[in-house]
Amino acid sequence: MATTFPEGFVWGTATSAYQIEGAVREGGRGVSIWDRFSHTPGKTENGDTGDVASDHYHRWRQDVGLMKELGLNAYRFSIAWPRIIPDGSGAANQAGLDFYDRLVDALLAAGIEPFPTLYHWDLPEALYDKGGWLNRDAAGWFADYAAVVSSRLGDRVRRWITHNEPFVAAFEGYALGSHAPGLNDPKAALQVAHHLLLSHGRAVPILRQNSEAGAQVGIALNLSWVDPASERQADVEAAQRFDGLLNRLFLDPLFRGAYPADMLAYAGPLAPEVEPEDLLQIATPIDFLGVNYYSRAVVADDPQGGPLGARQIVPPYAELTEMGWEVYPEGLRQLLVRLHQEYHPAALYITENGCAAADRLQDGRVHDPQRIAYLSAHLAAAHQAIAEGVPLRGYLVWSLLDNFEWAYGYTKRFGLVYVDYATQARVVKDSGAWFRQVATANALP
Ligand code: GCO
Repeated sequence: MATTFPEGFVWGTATSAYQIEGAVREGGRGVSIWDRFSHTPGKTENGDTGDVASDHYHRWRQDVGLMKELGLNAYRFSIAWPRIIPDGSGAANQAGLDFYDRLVDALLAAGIEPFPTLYHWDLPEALYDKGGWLNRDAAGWFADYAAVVSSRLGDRVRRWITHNEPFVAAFEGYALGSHAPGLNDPKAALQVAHHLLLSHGRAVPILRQNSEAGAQVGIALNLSWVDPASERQADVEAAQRFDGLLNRLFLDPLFRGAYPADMLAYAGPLAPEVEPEDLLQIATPIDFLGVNYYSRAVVADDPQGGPLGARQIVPPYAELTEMGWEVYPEGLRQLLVRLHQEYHPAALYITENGCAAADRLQDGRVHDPQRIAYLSAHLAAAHQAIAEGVPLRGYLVWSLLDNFEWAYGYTKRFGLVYVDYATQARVVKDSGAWFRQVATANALP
């Protein structure tokens, strides 16, 4: 019996500018912190950079054609701030705006709803040199950037996403150092998280004001279902701290207008400096929550486990993807139900879900049964969540194309479409053909 999704359910894919566009010196684009980071020896696998990536800047028409061929009706992409305002603030770059203007028109002509993300980690270098997200002025810089973009695209874009994964931008960028700008300063990371959220709150009314009535604004968070490694009190408390940092540090301000008390207490002197009006601004109502889900987190107490005193463990016998992440679709259902019951978002989209697999091009085909099984299981979990009352409105696979996987460079492939980086040829994988069936039938086979 087919598992049918609600009428009008959105089916699409997700990408980001630095991971697919390339053409980093073309069209007036300025330099971003990821240009500097990826060109810093030792920061990425094989010294890979986004200089060329999947060459989407030149092949975007072909890529829109692929989306149409796959029967998709939505596409989440990110807009590169350095293309729009090369110095981060000040004069806008018309050539940069023109690129996204043409892309949006081509998507709409193909019956594909654009879901642009304003910030997917590629902060203009010039702003980083002024303190970047550590500088409270960044909220204003971001608001100005949002105004420039929405003034140009607001007549056609009906779904806006302000930020992608502020947790990763803040903690991988400023505490773990595994992402740009590569710092190791937990206090800075918490302050950056606050400024990212504040900039979101500043941008929401601007995006609404510059868009047609009915346009919707949201944010995409990387969220996980968190389980303790055992019933031991120390593990249960470690899991609560991990849940507090990964999930509640963002969900509580956005939906409750306050930081979680346990996390503020735990952070102590590392807690961010907050102005009185900030939390009110951050909690500006949004129309949807984007959920980027890949796996659950199983957490154990570990006094040597960094500032949280916790470490993630991989359960024995777990099925893993090429990223070493546990395949755990039940966590998606549990997470969606929790979000619905505890935070009551008006609507939810799965703005990223997918897996890296050991894809091989053989006789012009890529057979990726593990990815099909992963997607099918997570869609079944999403369908179960809908049956339990969750207002889930769509599902976007990460990713349309194989692309630059940040510090992993080009060693991890997430695409429904294989990219031969030597020739930039695109080959639809078996999972892409499978997903076309699902999207066109609005049902799991
Ligand atoms: C993220 C980012 C993507 C990643 C994807 C796979 O969620 O980390 O949005 O840029 O490439 O998640 O790790």
